[in-house]
Amino acid sequence: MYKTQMNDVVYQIWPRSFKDSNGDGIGDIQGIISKLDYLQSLGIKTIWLCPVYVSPNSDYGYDISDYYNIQPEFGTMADMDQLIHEAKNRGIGILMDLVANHTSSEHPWFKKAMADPESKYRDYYFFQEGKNGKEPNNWISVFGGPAWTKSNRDNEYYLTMFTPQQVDLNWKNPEVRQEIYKIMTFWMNKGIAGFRMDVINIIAKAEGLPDKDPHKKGLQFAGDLIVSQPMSHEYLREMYEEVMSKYPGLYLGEGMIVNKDSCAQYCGFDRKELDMMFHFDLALIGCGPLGKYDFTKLYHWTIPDFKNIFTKWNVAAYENKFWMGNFLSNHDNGRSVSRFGDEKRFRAQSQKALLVSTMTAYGTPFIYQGEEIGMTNMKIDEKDWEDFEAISDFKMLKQMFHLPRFIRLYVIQKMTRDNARTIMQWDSGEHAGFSTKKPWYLINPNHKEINVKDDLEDKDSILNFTKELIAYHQTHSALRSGSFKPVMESHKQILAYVREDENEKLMVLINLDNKPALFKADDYQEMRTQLCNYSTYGPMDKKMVFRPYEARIVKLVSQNP
Ligand code: TEU
Ligand code: CA
Repeated sequence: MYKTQMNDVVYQIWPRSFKDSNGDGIGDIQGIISKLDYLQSLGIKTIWLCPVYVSPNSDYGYDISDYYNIQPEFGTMADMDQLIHEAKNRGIGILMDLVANHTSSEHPWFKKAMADPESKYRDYYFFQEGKNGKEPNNWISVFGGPAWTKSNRDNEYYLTMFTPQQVDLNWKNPEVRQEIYKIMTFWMNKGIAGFRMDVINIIAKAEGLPDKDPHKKGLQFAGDLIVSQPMSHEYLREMYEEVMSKYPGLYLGEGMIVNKDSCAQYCGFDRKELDMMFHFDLALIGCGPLGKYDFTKLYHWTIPDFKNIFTKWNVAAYENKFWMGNFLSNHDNGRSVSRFGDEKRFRAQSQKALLVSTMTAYGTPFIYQGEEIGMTNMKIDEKDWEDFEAISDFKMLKQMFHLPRFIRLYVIQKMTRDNARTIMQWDSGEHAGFSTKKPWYLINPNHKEINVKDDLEDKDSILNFTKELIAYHQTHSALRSGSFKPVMESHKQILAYVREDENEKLMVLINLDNKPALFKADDYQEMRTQLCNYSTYGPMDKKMVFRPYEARIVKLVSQNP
């Protein structure tokens, strides 16, 4: 399956908000099954399913207490088997989320470790004595506050890099690793297509968990002590020997502070580690160095910044022979049109233009649920925040930076993961076609205008353009695996590059601006437009004006044989 599936389009589902089948207001597996025909009609070949395992939901599924069973709110194992089977019948593979850096504090391993100091499960985690009445080291959790949680014994803590209910596993322990391989094998035997591996580049921690910058006061982000430690590669190679080599599939890594060098190591073509990685440099554009809630750059960015990040990553992947998963939205980041486009004046055109960039970049394209209809962020009131990270960082922005409330509100509302978790907009009806009952979470009032049903009926809709784009990607080898070469690099508005293989040479041109842009061809090849995000368009000219967010895929035909 894998070699063909590897560069097909992936559709990401965050199940809780996708489709409810039984009227309890919570999305579920039968809901997904009921939408398989829809997904097939889009032309996607893979679904990445965010976690559906048993979870107390401290971090909505990323805190797993049983890796071998399905979250009851989502259904049963029989439902999951049916999903895998029915998807396969439609030529769609299911990627599951493998959350192996940590388990829930409700996982039986952790409960046994807490109950009995002699238990072998103690060494599955990082338990340590406090230092001078404080945590064992000065690391800050990714979600704010100390990275340690107090245990049930005096002066003892355990490591929790995310929420206090997500306890980091000790990958140094070979038994832990074997348990993870067992979980993977169990699911691969069920016929899934592979895994998206959660924060896989922090599974190895620096020996002894030393303080980060001990001379500095306060909590420190332990980046270089947890990210891409040499042992993380050893573990992945072992995983490759034990599981991935035996179960060909798609193995995708997600991580923190992913950079080009580490990508070449995690997913270089000959490395026998992973197939591809995500990077977050576009998701974090305009953020300060500390990440999404670092407002110090006021989230200001320019089109040249976007072009620069996009181009550098594509060139690096192509030249250094590693493969990327390309996305502009996911369950941890807001809606792409709100973040990178113009959701007010050019929602459809800019969303289409952004989809062109994802779908023509070097690597595998990922679409997040709702992106195919241009769903937008909404301003979510403080009382409606669900995202632990947002709530925790709202407090931190006050305690550490003493920001006035209106600025803190602005920062959180702009960046909260809740933006991505509002209900999927299926139709304009009372519950957006998601459920027969009031859903567990907010529905954006704009579902009256932005929804799947209306888009299906409008031939110029974002949805129909997405289908066209996916079909085009599916049948054009230059986009699937051709070379990547940036052109017009200093243009202030238009992102442009050439994808080429032995069959064809395609130039992609995307005006990322909400103003017209002047295009001038720098050589004299014939240019034939293959696809454009405006329904009416003239032929390509050597000198012409691109309308706001106009995007074209153009075939270059050589005139001198
Ligand atoms: O996120 C990993 C991660 O690196 C986070 O810092 C992410 O970038 C951040 O949430 C941005 O807001 C993964 C999952 O995708 C996320 O949903 C989980 O909460 C997290 O791991 C812990 O499992
Ligand atoms: Ca349900």
